[in-house]
Amino acid sequence: MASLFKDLAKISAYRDRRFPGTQEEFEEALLKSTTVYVGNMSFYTTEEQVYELFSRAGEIKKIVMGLDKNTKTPCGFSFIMYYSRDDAEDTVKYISGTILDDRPIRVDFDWGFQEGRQWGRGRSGGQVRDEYRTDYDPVIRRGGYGKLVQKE
Ligand code: GTA
Repeated sequence: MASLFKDLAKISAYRDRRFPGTQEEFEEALLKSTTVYVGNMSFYTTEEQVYELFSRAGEIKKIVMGLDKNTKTPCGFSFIMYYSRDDAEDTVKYISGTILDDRPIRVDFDWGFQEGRQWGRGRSGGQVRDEYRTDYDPVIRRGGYGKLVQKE
């Protein structure tokens, strides 16, 4: 068990609080999954651009763009489903940290996509992490809601 935890620590630091299972099942899913999560994306990046970059690692089964649950527009994340585990691993190794639309994207292993996970979970409809950003970026018109959320 100890080695699994060690591997997992390298695999992902993220824990999905809405995963419908035990910690052990979550870890098992992460180690087998062919799905990756992509974060820190521009709101203006299109599915075509995502396809163009991520198909370099292997054949893609499906792309799901993360959407603001109120506006239904992209809010900075997506899920990529590959056919093969090796391709998902290559994506985490080689595509994470590369620049897409002027932003260094972060690729993380994911336990698997389920209907509903495409929506931002923040109270304002977007991603939770954007609500805690205190730095407003005028170019991408994002962040800076942190103070508002913290005041509530
Ligand atoms: N595989 O890293 C990830 C990941 N993230 C960040 C989100 N998702 C991820 N999946 C993987 N790896 O389906 C998935 C979620 C969901 C969708 C949208 O993307 O499973 P969300 O970002 O809107 O909401 O998710 P989520 O994940 O429920 O929010 P959470 O876990 O509270 O926080 C996300 C990030 O916000 C944290 O990593 C942290 O950096 C930041 N954050 C949260 N709370 C605070 C706080 N109090 N202060 C500062 N930062 C905070």
